[in-house]
Amino acid sequence: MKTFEVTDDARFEFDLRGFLHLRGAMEPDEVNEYLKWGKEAEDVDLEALNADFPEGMKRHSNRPVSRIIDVDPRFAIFWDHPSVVPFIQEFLGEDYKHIDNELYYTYPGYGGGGWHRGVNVHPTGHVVNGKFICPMVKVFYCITDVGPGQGEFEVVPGSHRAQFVIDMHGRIDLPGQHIFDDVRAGDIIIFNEGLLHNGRPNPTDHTRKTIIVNLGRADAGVWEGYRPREETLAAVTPRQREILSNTNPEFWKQPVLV
Ligand SMILES: O=C(O)CCC(=O)C(=O)O
Repeated sequence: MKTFEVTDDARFEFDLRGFLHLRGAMEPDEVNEYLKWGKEAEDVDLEALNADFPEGMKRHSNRPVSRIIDVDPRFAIFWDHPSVVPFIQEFLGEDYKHIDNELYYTYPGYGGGGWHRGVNVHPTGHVVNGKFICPMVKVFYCITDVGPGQGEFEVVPGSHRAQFVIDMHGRIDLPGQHIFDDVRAGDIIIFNEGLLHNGRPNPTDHTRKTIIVNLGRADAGVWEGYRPREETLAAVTPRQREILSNTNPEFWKQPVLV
């Protein structure tokens, strides 16, 4: 398993652009294992899974499964994967917490999402006195290749400190955007949720598969319906339990202005 260090270069890049693209961060055997877990989870009974929060059927994407951690606790590896831990601790602090999680497929025919961000912009892009103070950071574990036109993920680098508002309604393309169209299965993307981001339409017959883990600082709450079940917490390692046992109030309280 490849390990990464938080170098001065990485710090500089994450501050400036708001994301890092860790290439080849997962080995092919590892990715194949995760693809298998995904396949096994695809047919879960979503109504039964969401019996404790039926609204999840409408409000969560379930493409194919939101709150994947409650379907298969093996996915807990993604909360403290050795390739990402140094970065997450640098950006969120050592006591980072779980916010939400998805097994996320961008199927053929997907029409594209809408530009959004999970937290507000910050005048310095969430750096104060030389330290990151990001409230929310997302990790995308990419388990399929993604080439041009295949429903790519996209961000606007630097938009975590944007000072002007533009009309984003109905737009697939924004000025200054970065399209992740050279992704290989095994890559990991880490981004500041203050960045504008979106999923592009997928007119191909290729499904983009991502495992998404959303993390916050020690005071972060879970998104609605994402508090893990007791059985899930019992099945994971003590460290994963610590991250997943988020006792802060539900909902991300900060209103997000886009
Ligand atoms: O990967 C994508 O298509 C978009 C995912 C997204 O917008 C999100 O996780 O907030």
